Amino acid sequence: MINKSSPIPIYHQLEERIKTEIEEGSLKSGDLLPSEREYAETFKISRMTVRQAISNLVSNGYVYRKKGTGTFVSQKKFEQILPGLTSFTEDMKRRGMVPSNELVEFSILPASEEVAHALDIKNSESVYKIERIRLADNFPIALETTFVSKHRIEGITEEIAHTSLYEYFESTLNLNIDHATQLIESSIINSEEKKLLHMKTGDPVLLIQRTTYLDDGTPLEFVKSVYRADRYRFMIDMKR
Ligand code: 16G
Repeated sequence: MINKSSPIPIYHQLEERIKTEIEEGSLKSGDLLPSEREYAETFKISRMTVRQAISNLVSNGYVYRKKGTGTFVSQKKFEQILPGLTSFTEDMKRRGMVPSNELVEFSILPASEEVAHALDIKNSESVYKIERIRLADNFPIALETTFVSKHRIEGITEEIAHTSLYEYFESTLNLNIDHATQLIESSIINSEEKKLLHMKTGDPVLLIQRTTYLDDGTPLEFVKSVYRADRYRFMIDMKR
């Protein structure tokens, strides 16, 4: 219910109410939301207030507007539970989805200063650069650029890059992936990346940098990812 005497702004109460309906499933992805007028009449609040609540839900990716038709509930966000050190392939399979990759670039080139530093190798030592669009059920979720030292890891091919790198490291090379550090920050999609991820100028993304280490402490990969913020969220499990 909307409580007009509460110190919590009315638009925020409505926003939370709609969010709960989405999370609990009474509003499902693809459902048309009641119109601004209907919400305003049901809760005896102004249309401006309803508009503010809906705009916030749009910015947070819960709903989207379709010109001339109305506002619809978005697809559910994928949730990656941290600190499970999982691969994209594992994440998507666990959700019952089919992962796939489109290879944007596969090359061997001299490491930049940033990459050399992350992988703890000399500047301009050779690295694999693997840039992939990562899809779930054919829908693009992320653009991921992986750097691996050529000297340390032999044999990565375009064919392997089309599947799971972690599976290749673990099952074929018998390496023990141990831990990773990950940096997550929010940003806006840039003009080169927006086409690859089917996004529009100004859409929000999560930029993620992961350095993954083997059990002997050697850096295995340095990965820069751009995740669609409307489709992905991270949950951090914390223990004190
Ligand atoms: C995830 C990892 C990435 C890793 C990839 C391996 C994040 C933010 N990044 O996308 O570091 O290289 O999985 O996936 O989770 P693959 O085994 O399917 O190639």
